[in-house]
Amino acid sequence: MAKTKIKDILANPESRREYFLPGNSTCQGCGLDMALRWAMKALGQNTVMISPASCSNVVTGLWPKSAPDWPYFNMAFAGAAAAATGMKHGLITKGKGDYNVVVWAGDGGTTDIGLQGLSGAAERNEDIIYVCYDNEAYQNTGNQRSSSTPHGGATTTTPYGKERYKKNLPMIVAAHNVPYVATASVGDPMDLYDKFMKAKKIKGFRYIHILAPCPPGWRYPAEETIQQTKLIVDTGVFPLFEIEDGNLTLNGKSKRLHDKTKRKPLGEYFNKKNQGRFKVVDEKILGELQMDTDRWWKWIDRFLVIQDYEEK
Ligand SMILES: Cc1ncc(C[n+]2csc(CCOP(=O)(O)OP(=O)(O)O)c2C)c(N)n1
Ligand code: SF4
Ligand SMILES: [Mg+2]
Repeated sequence: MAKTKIKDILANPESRREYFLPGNSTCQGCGLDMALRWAMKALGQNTVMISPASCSNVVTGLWPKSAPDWPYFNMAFAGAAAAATGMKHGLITKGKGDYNVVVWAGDGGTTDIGLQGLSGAAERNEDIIYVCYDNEAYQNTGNQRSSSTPHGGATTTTPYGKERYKKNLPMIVAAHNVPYVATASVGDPMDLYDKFMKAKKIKGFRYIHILAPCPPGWRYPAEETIQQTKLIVDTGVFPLFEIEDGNLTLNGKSKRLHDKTKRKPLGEYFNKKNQGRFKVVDEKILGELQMDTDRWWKWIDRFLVIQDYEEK
């Protein structure tokens, strides 16, 4: 599929339209703001969103204003995937089965608290799109660690750096054999847009995991959000890929990063000058982070191997 270009977005009144209105209360440089803006440009008007407790809940609706220009429901932390399931079936009953029903959840609401509901909906192959915007901690309540916080990352509950490793949610969801799983980053909005355009045309359970940096939580200057996301992709720490019916394709720059020698050194990303939260990262932790990055790529290789095997 040809990649959409910014001039295509500008030429199309549908994608030119802004759904996530200005004046919301996200911090400067917020990744979730960019992710939601671009996702909605692709999803369009016939979309209903369910969002569990998170920054999203708060920034979208500080009374008396409401930033989302589409139906947006706040939901209890653990209940998003179940609520989306009910919403979809209700809409089908009402003759509106063509609506996109989307869960818009943070990493805490996905990798920890909402995982059971997510797994249930994925296993039933519910006709919904589940999105995790990943800012790698519970940012709305002041930066506590989640399962998605990287090893070595300092948060208020891991002041000396997190001991455990980032949970690999895209691969966990892929193990449910759902029709579509993808990763995306706000540093490549056209890739993100195209993935939502593709996802909305697929039936069944779709999962998109978006890297969405948080300047105050990650402790870097607000104007660096795009640079930060590009660096995390260039180092191979966050590979961009799609898994369609079990077939994995690497996207964008990640295609050539399968070759480890083409990646930028990990130390360029994981250092305290780049992000204050990496204040404790030393040579030992950097080695462990390298091992963890290699582990993510081994999962990618496993899918590529399955693909090879099936093609024979
Ligand atoms: C059952 C329950 N526990 C705790 C909270 C408090 N709470 C609200 S938002 C939030 C953080 C959510 O983190 P995440 O899902 O990563 O989204 P983010 O805030 O980072 O965007 C927490 C702990 C809550 N609302 N409900
Ligand atoms: S705390 Fe982080 S995720 Fe929340 S609105 Fe601010 S920048 Fe965005
Ligand atoms: Mg979070």
